[in-house]
Amino acid sequence: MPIEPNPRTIDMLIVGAGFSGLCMLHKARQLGLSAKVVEAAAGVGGTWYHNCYPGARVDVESMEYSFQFSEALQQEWQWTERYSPQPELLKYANHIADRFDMRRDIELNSRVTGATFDESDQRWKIVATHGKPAAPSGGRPGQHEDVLQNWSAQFLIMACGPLSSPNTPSFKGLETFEGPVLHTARWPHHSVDFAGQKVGVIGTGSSGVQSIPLIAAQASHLTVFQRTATYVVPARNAALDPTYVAAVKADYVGFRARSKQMRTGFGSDFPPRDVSALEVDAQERETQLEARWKIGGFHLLGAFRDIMTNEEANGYAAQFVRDKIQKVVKNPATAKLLLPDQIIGCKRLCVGTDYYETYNRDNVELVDVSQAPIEALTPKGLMTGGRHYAFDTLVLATGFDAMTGTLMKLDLQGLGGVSIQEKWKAGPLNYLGLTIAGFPNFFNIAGPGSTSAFTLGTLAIEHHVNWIADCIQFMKAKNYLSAVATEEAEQAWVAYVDKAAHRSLLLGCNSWYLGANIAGKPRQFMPLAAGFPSYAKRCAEVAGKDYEGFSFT
Ligand code: NA7
Repeated sequence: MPIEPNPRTIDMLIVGAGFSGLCMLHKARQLGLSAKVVEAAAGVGGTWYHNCYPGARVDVESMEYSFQFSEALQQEWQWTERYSPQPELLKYANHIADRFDMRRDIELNSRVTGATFDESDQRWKIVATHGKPAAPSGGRPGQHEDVLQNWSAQFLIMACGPLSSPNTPSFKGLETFEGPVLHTARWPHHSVDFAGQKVGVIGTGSSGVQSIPLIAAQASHLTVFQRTATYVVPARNAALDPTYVAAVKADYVGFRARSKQMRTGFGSDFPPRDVSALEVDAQERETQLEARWKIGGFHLLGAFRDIMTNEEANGYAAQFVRDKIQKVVKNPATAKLLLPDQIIGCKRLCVGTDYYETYNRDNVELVDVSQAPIEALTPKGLMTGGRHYAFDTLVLATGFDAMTGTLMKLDLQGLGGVSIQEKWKAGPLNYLGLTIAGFPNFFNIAGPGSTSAFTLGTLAIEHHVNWIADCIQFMKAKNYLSAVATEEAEQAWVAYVDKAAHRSLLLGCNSWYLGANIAGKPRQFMPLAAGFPSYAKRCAEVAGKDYEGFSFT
């Protein structure tokens, strides 16, 4: 592969042009740093670039799920629906890139493959493979000539997103299937027409829940292969009410400030009730859960303060949803298969539209693969439980190697040549969810150890970006070349994350939070379940104590 003659020398290299990467670039420029974003895809948007499957949309209200770093931006941008669909979110990412003139600092079609911290000059040496479109005379259309790029940067920012490595289970015979295999997290950018097709979908997490009703409406037949029944709450999506939008925009700053006080960083319109589900009688429980069900979305879990901490309280909410499923689904055998039995909210709650109703369609069949797993894919379909199911197209809604998958694929080496694979072999060690001991000047946005997976995504990103920026400013003021977390600080942080998980009911199922969806992945509860306000307070305390837990060169 040809190598670019000269290394490109900058202050900060940002990996990924999703929401995190764009936000970090904006901040880096404000600090006067020379920064570049390197992005493997052909466009900006990250999650919202790749997850363009039918029905993809954010599961948090649009008026919350947006950046607040520019009052002008949040005033001028118009969301159209309560929960924005993927095309609108992608448009928003592109709007940010254009509005803040970011594209000149974004290198698309360029995949970072490795980075090594060079102790001699305290800088990261980063390698990327840039796929340049082939010259018109040579090569087939779409073919790329790869060029190796070398970068030298003082700061390395991982803005790859916690859900960016798609999980494709190693199904026997997958390569023999003759039809298209589409992963929801790598959906083609051209339109996919299921009309007249038999489709098989594996997976009933958020991506399956969002896509299944739309695929069912198009396909001649849909077979859904379900390993774990999912709790789905109604989104109650609708066009945004202009009066509500105007009210939020009249005091966006106040709206944001109120949401920041919530554990999740959103939902101040319907704050969680400070009442235990055990303190009230059955009728009152039903009334409160019903009121939250009517609001839609995650708000159901806020009906009582102990739904995520007390098994009995959780059981009431779980039974409430099971009753709803049984009322909707007409075929009793199908309804039975759809009834989840685990802790509600332990796997991320799915927010959907017409999900259970879809199983009342004549062209939809549900197959349980929990007892008899998928044996093999065949040229024409799939074998499970000794039966063959035929379909023309296979959709994998099988999720992600979450939070660590993308970093673990890199040739990333910190002090003493220690690799990320070695460092994280027993689980993702980290400090503040933002950095790793032994990896100086290295920051991971929305990584393991932060509350990001439980927090409004855009708020988590802005919090991390601002914290990193403050740390860099501190370093500049003190003339420090590098900052690295100490192992003691890291150990204490990981213990704190673990303790927070043990105080909740989140360890009671096989979730991606725990790494339990990936065969062979170490079981470590990765996100911090302490709530955004207390996390932000801890991060601020560390900064206030001159970055306690870091050592500087
Ligand atoms: P999820 O939530 O991880 O869901 C993946 C689904 O795929 C889930 O139902 C899995 O069943 C199923 N799956 C995975 N591997 C297999 C195999 N081998 N056989 C059968 N079924 C399998 O991913 P999503 O993309 O839906 O959502 C990820 C996040 O994106 C979501 O939480 C939101 O934050 C947005 P399982 O439950 O593991 O039994």
